Amino acid sequence: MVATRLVIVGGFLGAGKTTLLAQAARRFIDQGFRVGLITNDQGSNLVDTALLEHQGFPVAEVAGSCFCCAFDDLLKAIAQLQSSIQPDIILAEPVGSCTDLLATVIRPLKQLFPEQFEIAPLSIVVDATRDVQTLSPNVAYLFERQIREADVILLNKTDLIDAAAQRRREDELQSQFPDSRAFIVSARSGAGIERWANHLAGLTSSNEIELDIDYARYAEAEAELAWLNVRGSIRASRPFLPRHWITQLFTSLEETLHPAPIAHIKAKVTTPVSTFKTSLTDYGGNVTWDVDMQDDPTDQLEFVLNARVDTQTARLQQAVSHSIEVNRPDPLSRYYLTHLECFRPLPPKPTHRISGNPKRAT
Ligand SMILES: Nc1nc2c(ncn2[C@@H]2O[C@H](COP(=O)(O)OP(=O)(O)OP(=O)(O)O)[C@@H](O)[C@H]2O)c(=O)[nH]1
Ligand SMILES: [Mg+2]
Repeated sequence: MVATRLVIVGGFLGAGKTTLLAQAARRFIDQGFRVGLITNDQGSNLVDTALLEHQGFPVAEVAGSCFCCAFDDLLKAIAQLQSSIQPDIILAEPVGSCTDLLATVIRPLKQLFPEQFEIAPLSIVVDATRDVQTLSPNVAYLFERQIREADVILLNKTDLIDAAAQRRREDELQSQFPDSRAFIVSARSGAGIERWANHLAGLTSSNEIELDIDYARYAEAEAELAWLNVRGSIRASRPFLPRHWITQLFTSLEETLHPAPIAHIKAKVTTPVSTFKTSLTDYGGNVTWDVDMQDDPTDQLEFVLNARVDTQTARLQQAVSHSIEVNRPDPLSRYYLTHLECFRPLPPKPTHRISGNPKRAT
């Protein structure tokens, strides 16, 4: 049996995991490999899955729980890709609030299926523009624990900072996490992705680090975040610009939610002629765009919106409902919501947890 190579890329919400995996997938496909992707989230109706499918990648989804707590669903997603496209490489993105992946995902896969998988060193994406000080102490703890177990740290979004800031952030990460290898990348431009892929080539995860993690605090951090997924459509009485509509919606969300820390608010918008993704990972109007660049007027669109914000669920739901209502493109337009869920993730209860070497505990 030829082992399937599994590349797991974790990191905090909005760090750029999906963007990076799409870049990597494209490169591996160009090199002649068959590539499948696995997305993961605490909810369903995921922007990431819809976006990657739109980009033409084979995608399987583990929805409703993280890989570690839905280990059997992860196996099913892998099997689904194996039976549909027989991938050489599977790129998997665990939910951005998940950590302890070595003990709960990588080691169990290695022990239970030693022949079936060749698991690459664990890569963790870090958003170079994320100010950890804006996160609550519990969420900042989760953020730090995610990086602590990394074999490889991918300092991402470095196209947004100058060379001196890149070096400073790289040095900080390298001195705080000396056992990890840091790479400066931009998932947006593709810079650094080749170097990272070349570094991983031929390496397997042999990290025996025993991550010192307080599960009660990890659960508190996850539970501080309110999660909302909504799917809907707009029918207007006259054409409107879809980018303007979503920009206004995000502006309204910022105004209504401020100052609750935003982890990631993202939307996939589909009109009869274009599809794009919009993201917001902080206050200040830094909305980012992916995929199609057109903004052709339309009188209808479909949208999926995922919001992860450090606030009460009722407040998040109210903010989203209010923003959709007040941002109708014209007074006669109508909107329809076909799915709406808002919740806090349950405490993590991994299916398996296999300890590593306590000598390397930190
Ligand atoms: N400028 C810039 N933007 C980036 C880069 N990588 C990702 N982004 C943007 O950051 C936003 C979040 O990226 P995603 O790839 O969705 O992040 P993620 O880690 O998958 O987010 P979750 O799945 O919600 O945890 C998107 O708007 C991306 O376009 C980068 O290297 N540079
Ligand atoms: Mg993602």
